[in-house]
Amino acid sequence: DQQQHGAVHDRQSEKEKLAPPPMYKVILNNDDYTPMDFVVEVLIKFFRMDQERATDTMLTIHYKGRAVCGVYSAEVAETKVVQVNQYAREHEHPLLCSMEKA
Ligand code: TYC
Repeated sequence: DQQQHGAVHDRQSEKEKLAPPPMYKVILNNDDYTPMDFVVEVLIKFFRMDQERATDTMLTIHYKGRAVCGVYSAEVAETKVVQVNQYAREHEHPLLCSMEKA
């Protein structure tokens, strides 16, 4: 471990030291069954939107198929995806949250 064997040599590249971390778009996808009110609730709860922005974003998803709900570091984006999909399944809705590199 770190104490017994000394700090692990940091092999982060010169590029990574200078560049900002890679960012990921977190996306909500449309489906035919998830209630509109539930999607608005998710946008408020997990993406910190107010009622108006959440409603607007939900309608964009409904009419266009998907919308970017936020852009986050890899770790935060992955957590959003897991939490939103878990929350949707707990409520027995097929709502799908996904991520892609920004
Ligand atoms: N299309 C759904 C309906 O008509 C509403 C909906 C919006 C579902 C956004 C998912 O990400 C979504 N009830």
